[in-house]
Amino acid sequence: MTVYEFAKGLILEAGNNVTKIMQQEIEIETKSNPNDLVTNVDKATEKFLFDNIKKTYPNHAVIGEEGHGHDLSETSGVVWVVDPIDGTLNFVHQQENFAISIGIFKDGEPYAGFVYDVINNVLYHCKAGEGAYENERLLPTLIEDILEKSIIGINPNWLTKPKLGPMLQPIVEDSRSARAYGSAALEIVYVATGKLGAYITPRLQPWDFAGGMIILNEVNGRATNMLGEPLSILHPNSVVVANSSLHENLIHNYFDNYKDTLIALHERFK
Ligand code: 2AM
Ligand code: CA
Repeated sequence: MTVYEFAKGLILEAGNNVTKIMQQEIEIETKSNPNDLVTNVDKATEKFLFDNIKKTYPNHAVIGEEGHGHDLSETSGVVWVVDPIDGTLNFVHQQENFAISIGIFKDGEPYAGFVYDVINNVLYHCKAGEGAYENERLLPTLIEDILEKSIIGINPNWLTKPKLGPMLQPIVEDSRSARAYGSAALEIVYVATGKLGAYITPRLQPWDFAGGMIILNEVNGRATNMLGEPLSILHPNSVVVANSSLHENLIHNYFDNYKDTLIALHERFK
């Protein structure tokens, strides 16, 4: 069995467990602030993924939101970047619009990506170089489109920030319209399927974008930070995800004017 096949089986099993535990009580705790939530399901799912990966592949490294591998400082060998529940607020408040996300890298290069929309039983997946799939359907290469004809994904909370608001408001204004789904992993795969023209956010953790980013690569989408630099799986990043012409437009015509603000923002991520 390849690592890709193993991971595909594992994420489906993890999703199955999530739907089972959800039938019982969801226990909620706060983390860094009252809106930063974690549940027993996040923790149990990360433990399930971590234990099974390590049992099968003791030499693989795992970075997970709920505590694993946060001290990893380099990406040699095989590294799994795991978010047991991406969209925890949605999970708690809506019991939908959340996903399990896994990105696997070999010596820093994308190897396989998975985003599992558990409630709708849709698995977005790819082995790098072999095309991306929505369940069994091969996703076509992205169609280029302009901002004026695109729906973009962006969380409105960012528009209220004094430094970032003025940078982001013109993008929302110039787009056809904006949506906020509350799960970065799902929003990135919505770009990969063409539901969204772009997804933009000033701060994401590697586990939020790793799986989706690898899937997006397969359909010729682009994912970088707002300075146009590659995304690192070792620290937080700003994230711009889009088809390549829209991506270039966003970087050059919207973000370039805020370079100093963005450099200061990224300094804090290191
Ligand atoms: P999570 O649910 O796994 O925490 C919500 O807009 C998206 O941003 C979700 O994917 C969420 O992931 C992520 N997110 C929430 N708070 C964040 C933070 N402080 N830094 C980075 N990403 C965050
Ligand atoms: Ca999470």
